[in-house]
Formats: sequence, structure tokens, C-alpha cells
Amino acid sequence: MQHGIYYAYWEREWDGDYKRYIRKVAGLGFDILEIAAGPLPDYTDGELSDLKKCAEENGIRITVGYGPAPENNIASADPKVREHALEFYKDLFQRMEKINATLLGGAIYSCWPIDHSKPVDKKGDWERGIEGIAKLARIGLDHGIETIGMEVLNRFENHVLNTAKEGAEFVRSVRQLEPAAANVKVMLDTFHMNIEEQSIGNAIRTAGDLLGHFHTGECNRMVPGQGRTPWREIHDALQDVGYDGAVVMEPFVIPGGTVGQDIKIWRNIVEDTSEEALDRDVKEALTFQRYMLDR
Ligand SMILES: [Mn+2]
Repeated sequence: MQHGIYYAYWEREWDGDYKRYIRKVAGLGFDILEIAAGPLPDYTDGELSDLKKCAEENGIRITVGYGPAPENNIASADPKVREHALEFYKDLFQRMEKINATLLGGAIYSCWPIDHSKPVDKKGDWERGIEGIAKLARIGLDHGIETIGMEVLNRFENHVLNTAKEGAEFVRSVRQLEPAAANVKVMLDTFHMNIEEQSIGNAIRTAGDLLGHFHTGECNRMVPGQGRTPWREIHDALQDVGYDGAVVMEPFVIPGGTVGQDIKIWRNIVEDTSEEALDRDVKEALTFQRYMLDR
């Protein structure tokens, strides 16, 4: 298992100095830094090459997360938006290849956060999502993308995939349409599972060998170990399905900015929000996560 963290733990905007975070998480003992896809289209080739070099020098693997903007919704009812989304991902995959990143995860089948003040067309979004992801799988193969993780999200953030059962069904449908789409996988997150699943262990077993990426965090998005998530149950289920991939913690504890708004953080979740305290908390969480999930 490789253990990682999403950079946005320390940020109030969906952007950051990724080289600084590579050095930081390497110092804290992580194997992976997960970055946001959003800023990558603005990177020059020189900047991408610097980022790749920095990751190599620090022994850090980069994975990429994305909450797709509405204009990059691969399942949009508007064919022009669907086309635009495919172009966006094609460019993104080229950029990921340049930084040796082979994993993209998130609501790639849709957009995030969804505007739920408008009526939802789950069936249409589901069907168009399958078609779009089948196309995306092929484009990914051209750029060495080994995992496109379909992140199963809670009902308040998206409506397409809310349970591991739906995630597995969606991925099987994509692979039926595009047999080469072995890179399309289920992605689970303990925060979302806590809201939607009857049993977190059974949810992981339902994803089974389709599981390709895993996010961790407590019920209120604190770092692993500071809440009441059933880590032993998660360990046993990950063992049962033979999962040996990336486990990326995704804590959010500070309010403010677009991150605080999108994640709905309205208070200091931890008492001490200084960078020093945030670093200390994740360092402990990493020790905890390795202890609970490795083996
Ligand atoms: Mn997540």
C-alpha cells in the first residue's frame, strides 16, 4: 500500500505550490501527493518538467484528483459540452504523462459540486456518463493512464454514483461498451461511505477487484484516527479484496476560500489551525493509517 495526502488540506483555494507540497509530504513520510487537475492546463512544459523532477528527487508519486467544472462535464446533456470535456481530458492526460502521473480520480463521470437547485436527470447522466467514460478510457490508454477512478460520492455532492454497488455497476457497463477500459475503476472514500453505505466493509467487498483508488478521512473530514470510522473493518475488507494500491487521506479542517465553500467547512474543525499543528496532525494520522491498514 502507498499512503498519500491531498494537498488541499493546507489550502483555501483549489491551487497551490505543488513543489512545496511534494517536499513537505516527503518530509512527513508520505509516498504520494495528490494534486488537483484544475491548475494543470495553465502549466508550461517547463513547469511540468520541474514538477516531475521535484517528485522524482523526493521519491514522491503524484496522483491527480478532479472535481470537474460544469464545462468539463463528460455527461452533460449538451453535446458541445461533452465534446469540450473530452478535449479537456485529452489535454490533461498529456500533461499528466509529462509529470509521470498515471491515476486520475474524482467525479470524472459528471461534475462537482452539482447544482442541486436544478432538477436532476440521473438516468440520462448515468447513460451519457458511461458513453463518455468509455471514450475517455481509450484516450487515457494512449497516455499511460492506468487508473481513472470513478469516485462514489454522497448524495449532497452528486447523484450519479452514491454507493459502491452503483460504482461497480457503472464500471462494468463502461467495460461492456469498451472492453479495453480496464483502466476505469471504482474509487471509494470513507467519508462518503460513512453517509451512504449500510456496511463499509461490504461496500469495499462489493467493489472487489474493480477498486482502483481509495480516499480516507473521518466522518467530519478530520484526519484518520481522530474520529469514529471503523478502521479495523476497512482493513479487513481491503485485505479480502486484495487491495494494494494508493490510500490517500483527504482531510479538510479549515474554513475559508473556495475550498471551504465547496467542502462546506463553516468552522475551525481543529482547535489549532497553524501550519505546524496541521503538519503534526497528519504525521500522526499517517502513522495511524499505516498501522491500521498496512499488512
Ligand atoms: Mn474523496
